[in-house]
Amino acid sequence: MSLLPTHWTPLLTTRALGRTVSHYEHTLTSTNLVLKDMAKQGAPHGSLCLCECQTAGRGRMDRQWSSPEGQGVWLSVLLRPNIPAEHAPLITFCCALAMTKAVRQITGLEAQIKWPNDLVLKGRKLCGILLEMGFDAQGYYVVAGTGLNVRRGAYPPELADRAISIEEWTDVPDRGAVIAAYLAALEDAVSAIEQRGFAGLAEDFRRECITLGSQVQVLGTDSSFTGVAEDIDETGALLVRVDGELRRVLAGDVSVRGVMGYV
Ligand code: BT5
Repeated sequence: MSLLPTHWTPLLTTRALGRTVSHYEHTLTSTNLVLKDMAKQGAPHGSLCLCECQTAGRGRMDRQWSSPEGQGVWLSVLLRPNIPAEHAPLITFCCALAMTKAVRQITGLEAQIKWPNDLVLKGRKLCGILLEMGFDAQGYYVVAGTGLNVRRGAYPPELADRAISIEEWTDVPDRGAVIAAYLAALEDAVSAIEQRGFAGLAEDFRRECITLGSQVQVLGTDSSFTGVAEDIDETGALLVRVDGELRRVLAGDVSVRGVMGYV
């Protein structure tokens, strides 16, 4: 079944997300890019952009995101959240938690969150999240893009040691059902941080985050180090213990790799 909104809007249980503008095309450059343009033209909170195939799917730091036709859920959501702009990076956690819950609910698979923006399954990457912010007359907005690998062909063979898809472990789910479950969980998570900041998510996030308690390698542009990821603070920064000292690691600055492999 294609991702045409008429196929999945009957499954929606949200108040706002997916209820206004849902822009669907078979092929787009990048759903984040298109939705950012829509935001600049005043698209409302909860607007979506999705497609079967991206020709210029992007990850963080301009890395490429493989998104071939019909193989995944390539989706972006426009949020105009009621939280201070400096807390907007926490939306990445809302997306990660929401997608973990949606995957569990629809497929029964137990994916985990690799801080800050990946979902992993059996130690390999199942989903990546790209958050981008912009400002306009209404205030600031966030475009939250998620790429979820559904079928085996979602990623190229050269990524086979660190990528994975749902189809490798269970039946191919109805992608529309995944979208509806994701949007419902995302709406709840955003409303939790609007009310209580990171505290609204902290318990769920700590439970689902595989990075905590692991030895990690933090790869920055000018320095790299290894330590044990102990906790996440109220701003969403990772707290890494290095030689007895606790270092605060911000998501934007670094890549985090497990010392024993990708996770
Ligand atoms: C991410 O970046 O993980 C964010 C990916 C976000 C993709 C969505 S799709 C809808 C929306 N529109 C967009 O244009 N983007 C968003 P990062 O942490 O930088 O990881 C990128 C790295 O993941 C690449 O350098 C590859 O190594 C790997 N990769 C690329 N495609 C992959 C795939 N389909 N599955 C798993 N890993 C992949």
